[in-house]
Amino acid sequence: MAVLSKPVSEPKPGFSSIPVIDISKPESKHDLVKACEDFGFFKVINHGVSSELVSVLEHEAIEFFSLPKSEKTRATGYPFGYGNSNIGRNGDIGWVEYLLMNANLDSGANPLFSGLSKSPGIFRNALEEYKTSVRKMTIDVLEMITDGLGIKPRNTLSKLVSNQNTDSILRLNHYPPCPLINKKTNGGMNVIGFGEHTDPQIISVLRSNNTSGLQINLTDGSWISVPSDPSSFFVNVGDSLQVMTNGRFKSVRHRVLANGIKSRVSMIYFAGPSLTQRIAPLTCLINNEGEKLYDEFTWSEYRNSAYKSRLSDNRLQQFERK
Ligand code: GA4
Repeated sequence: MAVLSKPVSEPKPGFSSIPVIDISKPESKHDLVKACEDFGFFKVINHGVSSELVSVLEHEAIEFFSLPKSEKTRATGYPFGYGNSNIGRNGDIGWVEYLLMNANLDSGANPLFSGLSKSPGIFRNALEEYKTSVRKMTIDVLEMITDGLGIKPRNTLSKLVSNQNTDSILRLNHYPPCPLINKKTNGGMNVIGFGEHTDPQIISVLRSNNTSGLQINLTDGSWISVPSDPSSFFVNVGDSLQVMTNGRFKSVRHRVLANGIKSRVSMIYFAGPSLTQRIAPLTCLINNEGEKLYDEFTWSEYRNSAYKSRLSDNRLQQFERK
């Protein structure tokens, strides 16, 4: 089964390109803040994550996804495990298969892989190293953002995702080539790989192979395609950061379209806080009138309500202050 969507219109005039942030330069903090305000999305270069590590993990992911379906489905589980076509539990469907894993600091060895990979040890090690390395980059990005916003101390945001029991997730996605796309009868329709949504967490850090498909929604409602760049990472602001910045940063709506010829493989680290963490606008970002745009909630409350929603729902709406 596939979900179709209308052909995409070209980006509106005035759109230049996706912001590129060199996180090795402290002065990039200003562009970083602007990117979070204007798009809720940016590309990171000079990120410090080893390309060799990324290649090993990508190779292991491809090996896993090329196992027979009967083997992969042995790892089916909820909320973590293998999934195919169904996204979440509320009827969303996409042209995608995936592995969802706990990425907490203390998640330990993932039992999921024993016997499921040709080289479980290599897969497990690559996952552990990747999580550690991408978490470090995530912390660097959050500290640069804090600095750029003029907030002290520097770890105000990063401490939320760096303590022992953060609720972070690692997702490996595989979008196989979709034969429907090249059919003359299809009328130029697109096939949805992963339907439009915002991420509930603080920030998400994505890396993909050389197959494009990711699109972001601009504030004027138009969709723009993000050219793939396997040597860079793409970061998006999540709902929780939108709330903490009192709406100054935008949690970007994004989606993935399937490709007719090539398969797309992506790995995404969703940096979430601990379950008991209170999410509320930071006092220093509330304007002089003291106007808070959101009511406070805990990450556990938000996560529970998110998992009851459909992908495209506006999950923050119920927490907006009237
Ligand atoms: C979107 C971001 C992450 O991929 C994810 C997704 C989760 C899932 O795939 O199970 C959700 C989706 C995501 C938000 C709403 C709910 C839950 C699917 C869905 C319909 C792992 C997450 O944390 O939230």
